[in-house]
Amino acid sequence: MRKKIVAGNWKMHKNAEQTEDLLNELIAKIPTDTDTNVIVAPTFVNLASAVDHLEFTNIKVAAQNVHQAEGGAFTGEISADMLKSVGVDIVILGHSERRAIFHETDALIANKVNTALEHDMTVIFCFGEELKDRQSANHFNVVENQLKDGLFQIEAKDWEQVVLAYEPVWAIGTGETASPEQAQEMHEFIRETVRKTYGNEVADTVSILYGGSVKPENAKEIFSKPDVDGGLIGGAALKADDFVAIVTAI
Ligand code: G2H
Repeated sequence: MRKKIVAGNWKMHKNAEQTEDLLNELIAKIPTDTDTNVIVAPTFVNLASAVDHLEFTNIKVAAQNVHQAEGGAFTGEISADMLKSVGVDIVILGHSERRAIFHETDALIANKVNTALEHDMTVIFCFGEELKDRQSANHFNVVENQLKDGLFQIEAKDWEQVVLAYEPVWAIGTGETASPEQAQEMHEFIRETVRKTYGNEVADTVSILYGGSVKPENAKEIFSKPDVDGGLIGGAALKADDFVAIVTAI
């Protein structure tokens, strides 16, 4: 059985007070008996308070990034040990905004993945093609290379700590969503790519999330596809009612 997961990537939104308000709403509205794993990723400065706030709930907290080094003279950066020390053991890596705006390469992301796994963190590994790749029918190659270059250095045993998040860049924050069929086609390709290198057990147990303009209106149909195990939600994770509607759409 694969885990169903809905994760909210809050990006650079919500100050301390707004974070607390949104968490309170989520605590009140997310069903306590859901078998969906619910994760929220507030900004770094609000992680420790979010962990405290959510201590007795079924909502987990993730970071949006981590530095690859153990520590040192890296002004402005945060280490895996620091995250773990405030109770955060999930991290989003490889998000397209980190790749595009902060120039993170597959090789750098691979280093971050290794560091996070060494610290026994769960990695939500994001990847996905740009519009030009899809227009030139190169999207399967791009996705395969991102997986191989950023993630396939890990050992089979590490996959228990990995969640995949396919996020076509052309669908991120644009209102444009991949059709449920496009999502399924790529998710199936991803699962088969994992299968070729790591075998059936890994391929059949890894959760593959879809991300890119998921909303209450389209979540159910996307989540109904056999290889879609949940979603990584951006804009719609910032409003409690929308996020709860997506959580309950699985
Ligand atoms: C993709 C997604 C969350 P949005 O970045 O990771 O954001 O749902 O706003 O497209």
